[in-house]
Amino acid sequence: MNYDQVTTPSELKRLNIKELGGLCASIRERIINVVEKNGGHLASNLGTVELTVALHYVFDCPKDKIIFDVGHQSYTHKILTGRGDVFDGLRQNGGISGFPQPEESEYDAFTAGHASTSLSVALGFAEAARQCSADTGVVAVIGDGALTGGMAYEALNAIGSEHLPVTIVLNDNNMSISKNVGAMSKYLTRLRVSKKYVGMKNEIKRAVSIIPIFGDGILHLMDKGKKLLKRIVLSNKMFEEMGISYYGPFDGHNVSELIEIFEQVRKKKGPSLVHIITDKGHGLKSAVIDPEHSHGISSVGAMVGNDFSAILGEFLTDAAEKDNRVMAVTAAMAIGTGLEKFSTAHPDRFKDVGIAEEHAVTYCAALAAGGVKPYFAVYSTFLQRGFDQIVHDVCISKRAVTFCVDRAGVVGADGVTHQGVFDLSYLLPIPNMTVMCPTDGAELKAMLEFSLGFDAPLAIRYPKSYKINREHAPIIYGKWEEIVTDKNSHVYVLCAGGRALDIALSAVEDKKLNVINARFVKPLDTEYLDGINKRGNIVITLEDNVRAGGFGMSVLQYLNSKGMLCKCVSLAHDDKFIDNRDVASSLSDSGLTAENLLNVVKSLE
Ligand SMILES: Cc1ncc(C[n+]2csc(CCOP(=O)(O)OP(=O)(O)O)c2C)c(N)n1
Repeated sequence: MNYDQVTTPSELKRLNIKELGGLCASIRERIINVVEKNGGHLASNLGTVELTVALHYVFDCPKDKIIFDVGHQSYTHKILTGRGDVFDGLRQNGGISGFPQPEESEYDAFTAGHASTSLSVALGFAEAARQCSADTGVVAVIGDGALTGGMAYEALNAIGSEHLPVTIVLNDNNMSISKNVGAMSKYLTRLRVSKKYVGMKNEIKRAVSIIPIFGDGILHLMDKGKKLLKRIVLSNKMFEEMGISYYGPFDGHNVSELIEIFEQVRKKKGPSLVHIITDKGHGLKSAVIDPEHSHGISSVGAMVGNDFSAILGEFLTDAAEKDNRVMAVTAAMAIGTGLEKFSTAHPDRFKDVGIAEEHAVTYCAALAAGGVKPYFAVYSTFLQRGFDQIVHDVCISKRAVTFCVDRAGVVGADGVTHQGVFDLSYLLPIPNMTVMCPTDGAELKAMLEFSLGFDAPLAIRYPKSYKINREHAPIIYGKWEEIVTDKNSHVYVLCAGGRALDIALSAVEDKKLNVINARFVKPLDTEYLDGINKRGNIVITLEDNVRAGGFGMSVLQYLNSKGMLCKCVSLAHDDKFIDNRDVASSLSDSGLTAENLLNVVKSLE
């Protein structure tokens, strides 16, 4: 059975159980072929093929809602819901997204990209169905990694008390991107490896296979046997005591068993949690052996630049040798943020807190209060989660936390949920916060050096990569750096970060300009601005951030407060979400190109 013979879930339901094995193999092959070419989430998707086939076999989408947490594991779902033929366009300009998007298909119940939202979404759908008297089945698929996020616990707390028919499928592969962390992870491991429990489950399964069962089959027996099971497996109580029926653990690659379980769970009136065990990367040896580095892979021929994250990792690893105050913190992104080496060199000074950005920020604030020098390395988009904690726990009390804000600016194929274009806007208004943008690796290193002696909240924001290293003037608090000066030019291009500087420097090839590295976005170099605020001057600000609340607005606001004599225009992203397309076209769609810069200057002259 080939994936292209199933274009809707109703076609899937016409297959017999035996045919599903072949279908899974064909889907798996399709995923491997496309992801190896386009890049994307490989191992997570290979681990959820049987699960997704079983869910679509039992539930009736789009009437029923399957909500994928993070959504990075939704490729099989896309293939089964009419997108098998366009799957080649995964993550490409104009192609389908790597995450669920209701605008893309009615089968995608809810937008996702950030972790730990699925349980709140599921409860919302279930309550809406109750309010509207609709017959809507609701399933949330959440990984053990996503179950480290605080939102998931807020939702579990509510789900357990509301008695609505929500099915939670806990896809447990013992991995987040890296090895999963935390007490819940340990608890799941106890459930997984409890031999007595597994033995008992096998007993029950044997009984099921020899005794003809009517009605609820395995689950019925499990319910009946639960008292006994509970005595044996004391730890198996947490979900039950919260009011959520727990079933499992089951083999997440056994499609017929999964179908049987889901058919029974679907009839339940209250909330249930079905715990399944999967192998991340299932079916591809290299991915099973190294699921960490096969979690997300780059496309063939992806632009390779010099990674800022590697500079951060090297710097902090060395700094921690010399300065025993230095600690590095990540929220489940050790590899992406460059901290892998640090984690092995200084295991005692490294903390992976799980997908828990809010916790990470407040934790760092208290580390700083207690005499540690914490560096929280985090993607711009995920730091959005920690806004209140930055205000309340870090900035009010001026805690010396350094935020290494990676993947700032547009991110390319991960698309709309992952764009790092808001951080300047949410960081700049917070009192006591200093914000810096390095233009290359050498400058990031200098900024990090500066940060060691800086005793206040600091954010250093940078995209994934930079082109080349330059010679730089020393870092002086609140001072900018002149990169190109031309006495005959009355145009000043103020650049926040490397991408902005690259644009300005390519424009300089065609026109005389003054190019300034606005390495401190907060505080602004007001002395410099006062110097260029003259009639006849043109000031252009460039940044890879949304315009509202960004660097340009901040410059405009300052000049305005002084009585603006120069002309000033801000080039930045417009007030719209940016979908999955490569970095260069995302920038050019927003007019962040040398050509547009020159046109704007021309229109002002
Ligand atoms: C708020 C947030 N922080 C970080 C991430 C990055 N991220 C994407 S998937 C993932 C791991 C998810 O692990 P799990 O839920 O167990 O799914 P698996 O890939 O193992 O199937 C992480 C940390 C994210 N998507 N959202």
